Parts: sequence; structure tokens; C-alpha cells
Amino acid sequence: AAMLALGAAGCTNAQNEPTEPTGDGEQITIAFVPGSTSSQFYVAMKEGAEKAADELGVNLVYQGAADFSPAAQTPILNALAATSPDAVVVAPTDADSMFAPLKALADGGAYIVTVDTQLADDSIVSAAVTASNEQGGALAADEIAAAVGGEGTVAVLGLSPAATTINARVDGFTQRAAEEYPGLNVLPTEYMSGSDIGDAQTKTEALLLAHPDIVAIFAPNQPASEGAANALKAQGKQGIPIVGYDSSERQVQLLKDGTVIALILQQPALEGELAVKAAVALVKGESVEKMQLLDNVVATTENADDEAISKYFY
Ligand code: T6T
Repeated sequence: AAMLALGAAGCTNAQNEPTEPTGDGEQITIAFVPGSTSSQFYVAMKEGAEKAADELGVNLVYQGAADFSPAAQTPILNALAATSPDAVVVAPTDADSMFAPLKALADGGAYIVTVDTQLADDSIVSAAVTASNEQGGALAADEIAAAVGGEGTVAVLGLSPAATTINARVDGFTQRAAEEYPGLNVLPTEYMSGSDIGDAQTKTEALLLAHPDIVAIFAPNQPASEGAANALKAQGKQGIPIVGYDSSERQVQLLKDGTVIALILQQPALEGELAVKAAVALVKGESVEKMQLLDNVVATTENADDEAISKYFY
């Protein structure tokens, strides 16, 4: 199957390698729009999506923006609508504002499959694949409580309140803390603008200055984790434990050196593979599960070298 890399500025179809025709002689084209192209999470997801597309002999058209933001994702979806794909596998960067551009694609005949993040109104969505984000947030609260003896002020640095994944992780975290760890004082979540690591660092530095009693940080995605680590380093506060989410190369380094005490890992390659398989099944008129929810894995500084854990690093 062909993997089309489309120009960032628009939908200029590059070399379209021949793909195997499907039974009825028509090529199936699946568009795949990640939340951002700069995140190792979505790079791993792309590999899983390519694997499924190769196996099934369908065309995969990959197009995304570097920044995780609705402003960057909207024009990509609008441009795709003009190409009438059979299905769109998408990680919506905003649960509400991505509805309209995706509805236009659905109205044009495309099946919509969400992967990772979801839409608030899923009436146009035929299938969804994601990780159990509430569970991931709750697991992070357990790790933080264990590290600080269940006591103290905890900062939370979120990517975007419009990303359903981040919302669910923060909810899972705060609920578990409220139910099990009354000694934890969880501060209101500080949100990043876009997915810039520098912005995450600046926001964490401000939090540390405003709340000198912070004893731990929950950073529920890759740029938040890396920016929080940079902030601790800049202020010489590496003793404050971070529990992060995802596993870029830098995050794994930070885990191994103890700056990050635990990382909640997802299975992005599997998510990409399952989402493309669901999209193709829909196009072929087969029935699919409406929601596939995958488990998370907890990597810690102690278990980071175990093969059973490290095989999940992205
Ligand atoms: O944590 C992932 C993803 O699950 C989330 O929706 C957005 O951020 C990441 O891509 C990591 O950068």
C-alpha cells in the first residue's frame, strides 16, 4: 500500500504508488490525521496504521500539523474533504470545534473513526479507539501518593482542556486523589497553549514560583512531561518527583535518571492499527465495535529496564 505524505500547506497528492485493488476493483483510501506530527506518540501510531494499511492493501493518506491545535488541524480536514476519502481516522484536537470539519467529511461519504482523542458529539463517529485515560490518571495519582507519603501540594500541567484524553486523565487523577489520598492538595490544572515544550516549561516555572510548597507534578502527556522536567532543572528542584505520560526517548532518559519517577504508557501503534482496520471494515460494510478501549502500562524508574515494560516504549 502507498503512504502518501501530503504537503503541509495543502493537499497536493504526491507520488501515489499503485496499491492492490480490492475485490470490486476499487482502491480504498483511508485518510489519517494525527493530533500532531511532532509527538512520538503519533509517530508510533502512524507505524501501526501503516502496518494495517499494508496488510489490507489500502491507500493511507497521512496528513497532520506539527502543533496540537484546532487552528492547525481545521485546514487539514477542510482540504481532505475535497479529496473524498472513504474513511478518516482522526485524533480530534478539540472535542467541539473539530465536529464541523469532520461532519463535512462525513457528509461527503467518509466514515469517521476517532483514535486517541474523541468528539463530544459522536453522532457522526462510526468507531473509536482509545486508551483508558481515566484509569491512567488514577494510576498516576497512586504513583504520586506513594512517592510523597500521601501528603502535600501537587501541580497538574495539562496539554489542552479541549482534548478528551487530557480531560479524562486529569479527572481520573483528581478523583482518585479525592477518594484515596485526602492529604494531597491538587492544584487547579494549568493548561498549555498548543503542544510546545518551552511553553510547558514556562508554565511549570511560574507554578513553582507561585506555590513553593509543591511536592510533586502530574504531567499527563509528552510535552508537559518534558517541559516540567526542564523547569525543575532550571530552578534546581530536581528532587520534586514528576509522574508523566507517554514515552519519548527523552522521557525514557528522564525516567531512568529519576527526574520522572513513573510514566503512564499507552499503546499507540496498536491504536493506529486497530483504527485503520476498523475504518477498512466499515468501508467494506462489515460490522465493527463502536468503542475499543486499551489498557495502560506503568513504567517506573525501577522497572524501566525490564523487557516486559520497555517493549512498550514508543
Ligand atoms: O498523550 C498523547 C495523546 O494521547 C494525547 O491525546 C495528546 O498528547 C500525546 O500525543 C502526547 O504528546
